[in-house]
Amino acid sequence: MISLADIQKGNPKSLARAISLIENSTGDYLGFLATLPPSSKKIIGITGPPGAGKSTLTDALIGQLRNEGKKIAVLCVDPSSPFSRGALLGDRVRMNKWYNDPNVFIRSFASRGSLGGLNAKMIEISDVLKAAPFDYIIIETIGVGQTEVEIAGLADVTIVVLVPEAGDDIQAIKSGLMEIADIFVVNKCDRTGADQFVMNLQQMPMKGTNNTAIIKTIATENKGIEELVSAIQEQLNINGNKKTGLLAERAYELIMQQKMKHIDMQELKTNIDAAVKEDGFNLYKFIKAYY
Ligand SMILES: Nc1nc2c(ncn2[C@@H]2O[C@H](COP(=O)(O)OP(=O)(O)OP(=O)(O)O)[C@@H](O)[C@H]2O)c(=O)[nH]1
Ligand SMILES: [Mg+2]
Repeated sequence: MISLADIQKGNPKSLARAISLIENSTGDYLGFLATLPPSSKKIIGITGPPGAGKSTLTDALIGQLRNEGKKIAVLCVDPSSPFSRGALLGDRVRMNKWYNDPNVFIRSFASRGSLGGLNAKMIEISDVLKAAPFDYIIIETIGVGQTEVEIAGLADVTIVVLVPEAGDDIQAIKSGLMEIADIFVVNKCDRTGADQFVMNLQQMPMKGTNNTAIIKTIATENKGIEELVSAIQEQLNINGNKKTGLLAERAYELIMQQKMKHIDMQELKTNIDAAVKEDGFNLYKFIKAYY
């Protein structure tokens, strides 16, 4: 059994074990989750296109927050596609320097599928982290497919990292990003065209509240990081408890996971294979009979 008290003390081994149980749906992980005390801790989501500098930025953020004596947990969600192996390794190397710092907890997860999508257990895992003594919980995901929308649902503050690409047409930025971003980080501002890019970004219609911040950074040189921390703090204050409406969505997702857990796709295919060989196959009858 996982000890909630150990997790509340910040024991990294207990935390890692709890996360493994949840990831693998083993043991009485649901019973454990039901013991978690209520928490008003906030989650910071960092998303954006591949290679925008999310990990470098996260690393710089950890550095800044450690200077302020804060404790930080970071969850990185990487697509399980073989193409991202290098990036995954990159994250590890980049963030390795925190390996011996007991105040920094970093875990990488595979995402749900090749199209991205948060790891199926990210809601539960982040809830466990909330019980541990971290001041900041950061989730980094590559903004592909569904991930952006999902991270915005989970995070209390969503940071979208963009890069001023030469000749990049700002209109090409997916309007979806405009809706989810609480903070835009324009990273790699050592590149030419950064100011123009920021000006164009400022012209874009943002999320309803109009509070969206735009921060320029050079993550590799630790530039703009203090400003980013201030902006995060400001957004955390503004956003307050705006996420309560999302609890129903989270509950829906969790219920769906529970209901579907006994459905095995392979078994389903085998059963269908057998069923279609019989006369008068009807998919709806089949579902009713088997599931
Ligand atoms: N010139 C410049 N390069 C940067 C900056 N920030 C990051 N980079 C570089 O950009 C590359 C990608 O950085 P990452 O931090 O791995 O980017 P990422 O968004 O985490 O990448 P994925 O997780 O693979 O999507 C690395 O080679 C970084 O060194 C910056 O501010 N300026
Ligand atoms: Mg990364």
